[in-house]
Amino acid sequence: MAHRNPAVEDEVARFMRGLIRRNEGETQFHQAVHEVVESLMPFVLEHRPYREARILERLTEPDRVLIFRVCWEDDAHNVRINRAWRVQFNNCIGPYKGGLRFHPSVNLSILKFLGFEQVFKNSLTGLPMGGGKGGSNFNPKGKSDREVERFCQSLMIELHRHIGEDTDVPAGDIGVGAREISVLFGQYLRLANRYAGILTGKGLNFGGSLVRTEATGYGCVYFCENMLNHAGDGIEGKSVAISGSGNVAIYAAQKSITLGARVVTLSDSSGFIHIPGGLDHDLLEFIRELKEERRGRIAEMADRFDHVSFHKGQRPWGVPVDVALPCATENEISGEDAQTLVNNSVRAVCEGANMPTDWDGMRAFLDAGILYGPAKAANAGGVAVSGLEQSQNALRLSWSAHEVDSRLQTIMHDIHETCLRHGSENGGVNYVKGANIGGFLKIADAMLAYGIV
Ligand code: NDP
Ligand code: 2IT
Repeated sequence: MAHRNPAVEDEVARFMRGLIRRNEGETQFHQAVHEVVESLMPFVLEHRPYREARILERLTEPDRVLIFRVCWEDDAHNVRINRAWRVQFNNCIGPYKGGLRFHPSVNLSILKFLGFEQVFKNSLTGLPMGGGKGGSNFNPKGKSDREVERFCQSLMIELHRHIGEDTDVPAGDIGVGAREISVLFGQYLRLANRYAGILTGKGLNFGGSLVRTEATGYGCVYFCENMLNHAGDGIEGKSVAISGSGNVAIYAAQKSITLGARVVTLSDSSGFIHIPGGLDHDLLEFIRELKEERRGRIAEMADRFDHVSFHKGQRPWGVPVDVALPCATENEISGEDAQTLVNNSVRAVCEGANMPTDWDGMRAFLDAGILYGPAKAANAGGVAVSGLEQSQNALRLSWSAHEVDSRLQTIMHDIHETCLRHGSENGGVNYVKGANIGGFLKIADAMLAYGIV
């Protein structure tokens, strides 16, 4: 990663000073851009057309940001007010595409980092999708189904003006799953009086795609298997630590178990559970039902099962494992956590969540030379199957689970190949560099072709 070329380092520092000045206080956005610019700067300096057209400067400025008020009434008839955003980051290779996140921590910086990452991720899939992201500081935890419904309906009253199957197609992310997508879609139908695939992750009987629910977790494990295979190894028999217990974590665990790995941890925002003998499919189904349907806490697992221990307020990275799959949220692996994983001889880290590894953590993984699959490559399976859902909607037909899953496997394999093509160095693979350059090229060439826009 560290190129140790003073001219390049100066350019990166100069670029970041300008970006920080223009986007004051947006620390997550700064972090996401810094990682990309570190990879791209040597390449851009060598390729004059990109430099002269100031592609990096243009790529780091969103096309537009929508900010709006969402008013709704809670069950006790209090008027509640939240803020919502849609960051339409870049549509030069396709309609804006990216999830909606509902979490109290949501702010412009987080959505700009997610939207920026999405631009590269979507390009890597090879499908015609631009990048965007949205969401709200609404906290679904502790809200009744009716309150969530009223909030979603109110949000869609404004959002429906800005989305469309050829304009911008949102989907789920943290706090936005099948329940929220269904209500948002139902409200769009009422407002627009037209059926169109304007959201993905829809229910199977109203335009959703088979395997979309599983796609991010499955895709992450497929990518991990690709990295291990390339290194002459495989996931079978490996011990795996997973963080999170939401959509991505559950299906990463399911696919890991199916491929013969031993999944020894899962977590939520209160702590992690340790299952030294490994999860089986029945226990995993119990956890899915606990988190997704009963909206409970993972701590309950230790009360109910003797072989499960709960570690309050801790993250799972101290458990010695062969493979780590962070699938909860950003910056959940610090430099210290990463060093612990490396000291415990972790073989591969593959990111199901977006930017789960902080700057020091990323450096620790790259310096140690372990197999490190960054989010924009490793978790692209979710948006890839969203893209396949859009295709099925446009064709007005549905593909079988086998058809979608095999397309997903091919896409993850192709992303891995792209990373090899652009990231091979010193006898190894720098997947961060490979993903950043591989994602960049298609967008940069489109922007060059369009002129100064
Ligand atoms: P869910 O809402 O289904 O699950 C989120 C999980 O992460 C929960 O276990 C939650 O715990 C935990 N979590 C959330 N915030 C924090 C926090 N601040 N600290 C610790 N734990 C936290 O979301 P998803 O599974 O959909 O998303 C997980 C990650 O994957 C995110 O980074 C998302 O951006 C990314 N991603 C999602 C895709 C998708 O298709 N859904 C596609 C690609 C990436 P608790 O229950 O306590 O809140
Ligand atoms: O981060 C992501 O890629 C997602 N939340 C999925 C986006 C999508 O449009 O399916």
